[in-house]
Amino acid sequence: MSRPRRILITSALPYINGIKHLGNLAGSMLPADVYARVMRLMGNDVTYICATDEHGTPAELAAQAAGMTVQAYCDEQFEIQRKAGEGFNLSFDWFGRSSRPANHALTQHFAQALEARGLIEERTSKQVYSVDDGRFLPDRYVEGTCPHCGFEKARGDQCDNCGNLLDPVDLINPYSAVSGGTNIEIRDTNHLYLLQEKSQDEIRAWVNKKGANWPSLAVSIANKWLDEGLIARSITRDLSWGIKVLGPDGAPRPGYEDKVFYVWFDAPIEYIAATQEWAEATGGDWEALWRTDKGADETEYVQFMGKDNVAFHTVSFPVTLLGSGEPWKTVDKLKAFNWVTWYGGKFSTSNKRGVFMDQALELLPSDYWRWYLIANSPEGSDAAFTWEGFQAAVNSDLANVLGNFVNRITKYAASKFDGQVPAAGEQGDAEAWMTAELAERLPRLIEHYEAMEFRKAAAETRAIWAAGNEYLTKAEPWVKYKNDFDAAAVGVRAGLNLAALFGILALPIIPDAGKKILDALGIPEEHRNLPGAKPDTDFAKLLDALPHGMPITPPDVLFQKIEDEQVAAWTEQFGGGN
Ligand code: B3M
Ligand code: ZN
Repeated sequence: MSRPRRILITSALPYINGIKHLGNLAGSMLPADVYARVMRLMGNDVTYICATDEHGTPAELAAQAAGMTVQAYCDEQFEIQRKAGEGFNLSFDWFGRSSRPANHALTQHFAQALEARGLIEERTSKQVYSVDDGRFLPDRYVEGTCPHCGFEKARGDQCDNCGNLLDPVDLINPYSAVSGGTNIEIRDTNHLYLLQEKSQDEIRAWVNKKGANWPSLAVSIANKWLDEGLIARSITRDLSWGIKVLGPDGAPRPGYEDKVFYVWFDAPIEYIAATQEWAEATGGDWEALWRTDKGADETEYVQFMGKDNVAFHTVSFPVTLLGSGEPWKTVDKLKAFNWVTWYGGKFSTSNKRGVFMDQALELLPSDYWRWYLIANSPEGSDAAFTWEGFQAAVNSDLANVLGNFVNRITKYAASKFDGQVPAAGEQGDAEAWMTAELAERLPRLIEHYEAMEFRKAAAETRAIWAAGNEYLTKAEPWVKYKNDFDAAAVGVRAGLNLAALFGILALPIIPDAGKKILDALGIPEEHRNLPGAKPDTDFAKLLDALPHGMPITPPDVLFQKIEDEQVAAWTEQFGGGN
């Protein structure tokens, strides 16, 4: 027997400034959760870590807009995001916060290790200073006219109109996002710079080696940055909310009393800090996951994220980890996603376009959304959310294909076979056909999951459920019952076994439905694992695995169909195609 694989999974940390929409969910946390569930079902040792990303100007500005202190705002938003994650059945082993002490300590540690190796240097640079506010205005604190396209409300870090990344000092007619003040000066200030160019060769070699296991989207993004040449990047900001810049003695670094680390410096470090918190709380071994001198060489580390986060994970964070000179674990497999669009356009709260996580759960249970978002995962390209597509996926895949199968066979067993797994009869042609389907499809399903191809995995799952319906049409136990009781018994027995298998196959994507099916069939926890991974799987046995005579009950209705009236009402409420 092979040893269970030890797998560390992280999904990009949702930013704290407000609850995430379905597109954000589909591009990181949801697929990571599905992957974590599959890997657990296959008997692996999985740790899935996530957290809120709480520093930076958006948090400060959102708190200000809400009239709250940043701490109180983050406390409130963390709770909202934690609850939404729970509502969507995201099976985090730990959901942390980048503002907690563990991340503060570890971020100091990395900054000092990098400085000791000559990778951090203090430099003087020009920054936007607001005389009215008496402070520097980093990133989004300053707005003005975009030097590229002339858009008048460009933010200091990026223009939302043309997408160009900006330096605040390049804005034309700058004004303060805090006070609107236009009394702006460009002043000199000191910041710490991470000398990424010194790591260029090391990162290139690392990408060449590790990138073999990444999808082409991720490799090409990393190579684009490397081809342009890595440059020094400032890792501190003139802000008060964040991780303070300390000296080796633990006292504030002189000249940095009003500065903190840049959010993108400390956020990825939180992957490790959150794992430390998980270990502290559960007795887990964080070092086996993160320290290659403590066994992490044998850990598979898998990251999930949207494509805009790839450069930070394939270049910047590796500079921090490798640059420290310490034996830190780096990512092995990386899955990057395109965008989920709202009918081809952007999700937007202000324009009433799109559904946010909390709103979605008020409309329908999480399984419905999970299924649609995974079956339409934005993998090869962007994927459009449409109410019509959502309705079709739920009504056809979930209600007609899966729901109908489980309902038909369990009700029939309850009414004609005393609610028990029948014992009589031998498998025949129809069972041989179904066995061949499983022998072909189950290994393929597992391959898709291993390759993190979620659309294909959902399609294969549906195809197996559909094959079950076709099997019942071939076996037709309800017809045979009249004059060939044994043949009817075989059909019902195989059907009930398939229902149990289909419940297991449902668990990764639609965990509530899977559990409902398995509970109704009385499948004990220790038998809820995914078959078909091993080359010697006996697929015929999958049709006759439940003990003969075992009592079963039909589950309650698994899925309600979505009616046209609901689609019309939701289109009205949340926007639609026009
Ligand atoms: N918070 C995602 C974003 O807001 C960002 C991810 C951090 S992962 C370390 O775009
Ligand atoms: Zn622009």
